[in-house]
Amino acid sequence: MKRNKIALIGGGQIGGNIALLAAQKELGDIIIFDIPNAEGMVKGKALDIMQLRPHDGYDAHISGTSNWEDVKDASVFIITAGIPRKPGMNREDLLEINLGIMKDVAENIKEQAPNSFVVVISNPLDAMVYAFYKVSGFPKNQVVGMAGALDSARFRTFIAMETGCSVQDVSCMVLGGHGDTMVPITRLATVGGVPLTNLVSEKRLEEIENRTRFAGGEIVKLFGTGSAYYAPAQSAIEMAESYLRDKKRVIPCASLCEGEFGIEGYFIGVPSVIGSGGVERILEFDILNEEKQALSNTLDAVKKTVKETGL
Ligand code: A3D
Repeated sequence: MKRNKIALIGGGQIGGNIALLAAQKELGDIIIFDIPNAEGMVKGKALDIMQLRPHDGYDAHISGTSNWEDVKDASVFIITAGIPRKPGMNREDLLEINLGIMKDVAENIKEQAPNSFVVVISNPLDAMVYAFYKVSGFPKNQVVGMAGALDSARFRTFIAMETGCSVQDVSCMVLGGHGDTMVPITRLATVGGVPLTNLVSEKRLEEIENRTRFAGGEIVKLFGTGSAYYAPAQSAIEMAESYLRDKKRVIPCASLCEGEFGIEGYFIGVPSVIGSGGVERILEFDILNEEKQALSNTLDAVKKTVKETGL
């Protein structure tokens, strides 16, 4: 059986970590693509990861390139190409530069691997995944944005820290856009099946929700040079693995809504089933009036950024 070919478009902080994690999970052979100026850097990262394999015996092959033909017929693409935030910037400040990059990347992926499954990570996420979809003309099930997986992992982390219980037993989701208007659905969060609302005071829950909303900015401030990369990388791996191994995991992702939750024609964070068919389904559920209002606010923010793409 042929190994999967996984192409990482952008081999910076997140791309490099995805390469490492994908190799350790033996998801397939990995090609890290970057611009010609960064070709040495991605070739170096690839060689470095190749040389850690003997310790644990992973057989995945990792290479670096700046030649689009090398990613021909890859089954999965994970796009981090672009620039990250610096302190004081919001995600929308990246739009102009990253949009130009995304258009170029979409044209090239369309040419090299029209049947691939594409996970977009570049920010501003909700606009970048929309831009990829529009420019590539890919079917909606083949395109998804990584954000909810990370935002939910952050929410889970803070809940585990608060309750002193294993993060493994915390279940929760964050929906909506990947920005300050994201919507943690706290009433459905559980710890080992016990409703979180029975364990933590309303005031603390509000503080945890807020920390989740600004968790990306908290790390940008601490780093001083760029944005988070370990947890974003693992979140993307979870999505790629579910596709490649047809696991049908339910992951909050930026999927194209066509009527779900009353949203029409936008990519936004919703519970999505990812399997060998890509985004196979969106799991819709009854939401409360205040959640509807919060989703409507986050949709307005997404619409505003999408409008700025001019697509
Ligand atoms: P960084 O380490 O700067 O890596 C970006 C890489 O993209 C660099 O190596 C660039 O050389 C490369 N690049 C630039 N232009 C192109 C191009 N045309 N083709 C291929 N590669 C190119 O950034 P990072 O890895 O820290 O972050 C990457 C992106 O992810 C940024 O836009 C971040 O804002 C975003 N991000 C998103 C999340 C989400 O949850 C959605 C989380 C964290 C970061």
